[in-house]
Amino acid sequence: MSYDTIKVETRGRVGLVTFNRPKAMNALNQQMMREIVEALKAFQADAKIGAVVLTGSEKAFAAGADIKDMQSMDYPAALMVDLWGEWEDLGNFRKPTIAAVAGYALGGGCEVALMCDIVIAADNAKFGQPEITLGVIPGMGGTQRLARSIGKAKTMDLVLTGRLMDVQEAERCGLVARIVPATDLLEEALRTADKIAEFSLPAVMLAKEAVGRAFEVPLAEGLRFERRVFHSLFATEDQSEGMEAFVQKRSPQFKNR
Ligand code: CO8
Repeated sequence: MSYDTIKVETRGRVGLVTFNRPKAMNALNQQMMREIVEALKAFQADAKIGAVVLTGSEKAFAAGADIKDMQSMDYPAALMVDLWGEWEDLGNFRKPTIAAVAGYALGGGCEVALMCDIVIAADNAKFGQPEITLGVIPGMGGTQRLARSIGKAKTMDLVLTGRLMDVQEAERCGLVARIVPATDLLEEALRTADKIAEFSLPAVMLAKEAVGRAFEVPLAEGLRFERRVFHSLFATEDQSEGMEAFVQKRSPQFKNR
């Protein structure tokens, strides 16, 4: 499969998607959205892939949705194409995703990072939701996922002022899991994805789904879901193997990975 706006590779059991519109700071146009979704679907279907890393360039993870693409759009057109709705396929992707963010992650770029499971950021990363400066609001989770992720106070501050936050602030408020030197970013993200891909894939996918539930349902419902999923994993060979390996003081050899 060949793509114009992204590069797609596999590194062992890890899928790597690199945004590749350098002249536009990796602004996310509709073609790019579709190519990313297509690449993810292929990784979802590939049993040899256990986790996916999404990354950009040293300057920009992605500087938002492509403003030039949207500039002449009117309301019926945005409504009819359900503008940016296909990004939900990233939110619904079932294998773990890591956003490796260097430089700008603004608007849709910040929202794409938010749709990933772990954000690892370079020391030059900057995050923000500047849509208000364009006369619009975030359109793919900036008011919803960001509020659930970093709380109302910071989200209101970012969304209403359009200001950018540096990586230290992003880590303090819980958007970023780890900060690394820019030169180590991809290696750290791939190492982390590789570690996840070594585990039992059913357990990993269900762990991701269970954490996701915490953002969608009341606590009692989420706890019940977690407990039922926990019980269900006792039906897998990998549970027997994982626990037997612990008792026998050896490394587990998971079959479903
Ligand atoms: N769209 C289109 N082109 C862009 C974008 C963008 N978002 N960002 C940068 N570019 C282009 C510039 O137009 C410029 O192109 P050209 O050389 O042809 O003029 C090139 O990239 C380089 O940009 P700059 O010269 O501006 O570079 P600077 O280093 O001076 O500034 C910034 C970098 C700060 C990133 C600046 O480019 C900027 O502010 N960009 C716009 C940021 C923004 O407002 N983003 C929000 C966009 S709206 C949005 O994301 C809505 C989300 C909806 C859901 C999306 C789902 C994923």
